[in-house]
Amino acid sequence: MSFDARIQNASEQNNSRTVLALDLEDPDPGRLAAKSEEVLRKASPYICAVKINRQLVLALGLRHGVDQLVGVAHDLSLPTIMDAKLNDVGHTNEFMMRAYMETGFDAIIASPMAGWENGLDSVFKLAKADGKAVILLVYMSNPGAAEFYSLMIAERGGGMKPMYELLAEKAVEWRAHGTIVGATKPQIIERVRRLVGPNLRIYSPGVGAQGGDARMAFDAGADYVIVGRSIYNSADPGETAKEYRDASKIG
Ligand code: O7M
Repeated sequence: MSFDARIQNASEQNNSRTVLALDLEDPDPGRLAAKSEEVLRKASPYICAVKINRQLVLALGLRHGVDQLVGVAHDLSLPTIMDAKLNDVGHTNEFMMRAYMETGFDAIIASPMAGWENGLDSVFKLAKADGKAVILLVYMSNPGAAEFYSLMIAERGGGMKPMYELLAEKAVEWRAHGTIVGATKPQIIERVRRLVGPNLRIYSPGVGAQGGDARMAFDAGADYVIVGRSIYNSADPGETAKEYRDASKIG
């Protein structure tokens, strides 16, 4: 089943548009794996996908580590997103993409800054052949994001536009599944929604701990919010995930 179908199914089944960011920390790998699995299981009825970062890959490894969490997510009918922020030349991107796909991930996050030719072309090709999704960074949630994503660039035919608008256009041109736009910038979510049209998905991180508001992100046009610390650091991750779910109910 494609990532698109998987996330839609999970979203409908759990009536949720929350992606859980599983970024827990613990110096002991065994405890880290157990804690991550516990949070995932508790939040699972209230989320539509799980996103795993490189910090977990560094601590646990892909084999006999992160792959087991991916398996647990799949057993719970949840799709998995690898937040690799791929940003290298073609052959190493391809190597990393293959490794993440073999681990069972359904979607990958990449940075469009690598460009297409001998950059992200290999990633999109592999993804397309196997029903995987590519999600591109378009505007990050941290304050420093403005330094580059808002940088005004000259257009070929004259005129100027901010960098993130070009990145949103690239997401459409390259047929990405979706984009990342920080929840801390609802007006930019609105602008990106206008640029990418109704079909490209907008994932919005930065909710809660970073000051973004889920409702504002949805109202501005986001399809999904990505939430980490507010859920896994709460006293009751299941209950907190449920509160996010209820705040973003589809119908
Ligand atoms: O809810 P938090 O702040 O604890 O975590 C947010 C998650 O979203 C965390 O996993 C970050 O890596 C991720 N994220 C951002 O916080 N901001 C961004 O601009 C982009 C991402 C992200 O998911 O990039 C793909």
